[in-house]
Amino acid sequence: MAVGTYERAPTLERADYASPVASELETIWETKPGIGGWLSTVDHKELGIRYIATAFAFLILGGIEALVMRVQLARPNLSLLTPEQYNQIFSMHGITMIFLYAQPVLTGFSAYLFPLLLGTRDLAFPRLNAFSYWAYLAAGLFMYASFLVAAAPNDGWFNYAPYSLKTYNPGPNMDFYALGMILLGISTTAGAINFLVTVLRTRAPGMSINRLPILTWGTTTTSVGILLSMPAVTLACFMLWADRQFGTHFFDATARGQPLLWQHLFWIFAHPWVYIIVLPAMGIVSDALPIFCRRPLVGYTVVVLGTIATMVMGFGVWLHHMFATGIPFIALSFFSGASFVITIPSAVAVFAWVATIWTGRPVITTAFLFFAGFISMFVIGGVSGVMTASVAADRQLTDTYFVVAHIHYVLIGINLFPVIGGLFVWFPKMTGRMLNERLGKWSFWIILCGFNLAFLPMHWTGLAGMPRRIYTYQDGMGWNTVNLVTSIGAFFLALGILLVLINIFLSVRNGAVAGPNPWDGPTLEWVTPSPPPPYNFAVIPAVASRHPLWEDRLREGMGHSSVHRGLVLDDGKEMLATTVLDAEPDAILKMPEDSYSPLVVAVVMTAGFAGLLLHWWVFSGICAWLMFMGLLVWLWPEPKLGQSARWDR
Ligand code: HEM
Ligand SMILES: [Cu+2]
Repeated sequence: MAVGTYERAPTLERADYASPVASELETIWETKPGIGGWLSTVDHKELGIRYIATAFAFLILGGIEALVMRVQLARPNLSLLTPEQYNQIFSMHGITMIFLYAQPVLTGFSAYLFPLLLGTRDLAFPRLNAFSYWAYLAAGLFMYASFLVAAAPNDGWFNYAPYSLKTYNPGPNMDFYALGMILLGISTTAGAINFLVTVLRTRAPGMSINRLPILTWGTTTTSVGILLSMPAVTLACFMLWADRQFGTHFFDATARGQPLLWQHLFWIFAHPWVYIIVLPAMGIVSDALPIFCRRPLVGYTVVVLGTIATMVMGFGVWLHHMFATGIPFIALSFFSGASFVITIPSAVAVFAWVATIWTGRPVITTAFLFFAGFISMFVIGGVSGVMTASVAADRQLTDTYFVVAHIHYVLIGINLFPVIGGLFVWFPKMTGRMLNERLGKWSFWIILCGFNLAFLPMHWTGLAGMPRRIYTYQDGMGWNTVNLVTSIGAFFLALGILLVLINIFLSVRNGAVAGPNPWDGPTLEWVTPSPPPPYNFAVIPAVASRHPLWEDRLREGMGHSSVHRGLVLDDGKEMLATTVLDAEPDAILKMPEDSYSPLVVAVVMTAGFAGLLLHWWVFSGICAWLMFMGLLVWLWPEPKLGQSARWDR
């Protein structure tokens, strides 16, 4: 649809960030200063940064738990922790890292970057975004509150039945897990819907789907994955809670329930989840690595198709977590085969990154180092993964430290490395200041060495037969030296991460001033000042290629994007809706103002869950009613929404 067929056609103008239009937009979009603004803001940049900061806070908590474990395991027969305390700590470490750090940190990057990458002014549902954030924070605090009553979840991050049932686990530990996971799932689901609609409907004109940055492909793909996988774990947690509170017998073998049913429901969710927490991170690399190789990514199309293929196949391999459970042979063969096949698209992506470096002119920045480190660690983690895809090998390796080594190569290698690299790339955009490169390179080498020192020997610990999840071990098993080395490496790794945090604190105030495009990046976020103004773009850019800012040198399809001349949408808080495939202008969206309702709804919802935990049924009922009221206020039609368009232009 051409612009002219709007009911109200916005004007096409040239405007920069010093123009009168810009200052008008500033007053329309800015958040009130002070605590009120802080609690009610719906600005995706503010919320994205908050998401990342909160995820890093959880990374620190999970890291402290890890170090406590490593002190306990440094020598045989230590008794810093009781067995029960160890169980709670390793469980909360896994839960924290997987659910409260690894996925939310990527949500943070996406919440911050989506509108900037897509050339728009906010996510499609800004209030839902605020709600997702508050619900995530609340779910994290909910689960951590379990430590206050010394009853944290103690059955590992995957929480197998029957140990999770009331008979064996009478305290509230498992209820914290089950209810906390449902709460967190609500936040994640809301986030996924938001990203999907944003990417489908609010891209800059001309950004057809073959021009999307790969990070947006990663998050879009995983958002679909979240919508399809989350119900399984929510259901499983609800059934577990019902078994524990109301005497149902879903997982209770003594009453003809099926403990294995938990494993199926959990892994149908959790194997896709491991792709959910890596595909957007791989997207970060696919988008940012080429900046430092001074050339476009090699094989855009295969990398995108690989991302989607991985997610699809990710739903067909869950049984490889259950090879040792006595499942029929035919199923074992199928899932083993599928687990081998799923490595192919990832391997293709690895070749694409290597080719990009190979044929580019790499600039060795800290970010580049983290991305290169990511590729190498990914290969190691991938190889140990393929090994466990073989049923025979897995029977030997399952539940040993070999698996612990594998998950850390995958999770630290594919999540933490790209995240820190991405932080170095976009911190200047977020704050207007550069991170210190010298300190950054030091932190990279310390993290790389510490990480390998900690986790490479764990493969041997596992081959030597040390089971995972044991709070101590006897002398003379041949495990002493490797464990000591691992513990020392863990502290080096922690030191490296600490240096990154110090870098952040120092650079926020004193870093070199970044300017709009410090790395000479090709995508739309680099058009805006750093940090971007509340409205992101003075005019909505029109995109004609994958690399709008590199067109002069690439002559990509002879495209001519227009970033300083575009549609002016300044009649209130407005965004442009575009069509799904070709991103042609379609409608003008009236965006909501800041609001306390998302916060209020998240808080009463969490209070309601706390009521369920404590069996305060009436209280929970009241909270549900308050939540409904909060939703009414949230959704109450504002006169400004949809009704104030001026038709006279
Ligand atoms: C300083 C860095 C880290 C150290 C020293 C560390 C150490 C450990 C150790 C020793 C265990 C095994 C506990 C046991 O089986 O007895 C473990 C388990 C685990 N770690 Fe880490 N870890 C670190 C970072 C991470 C990160 C960044 C992630 C994910 C993003 C992660 C995810 C996990 C998971 C999922 C488990 C399994 C928990 C379970 O068995 O239920 N770890 N970690
Ligand atoms: Cu898996």
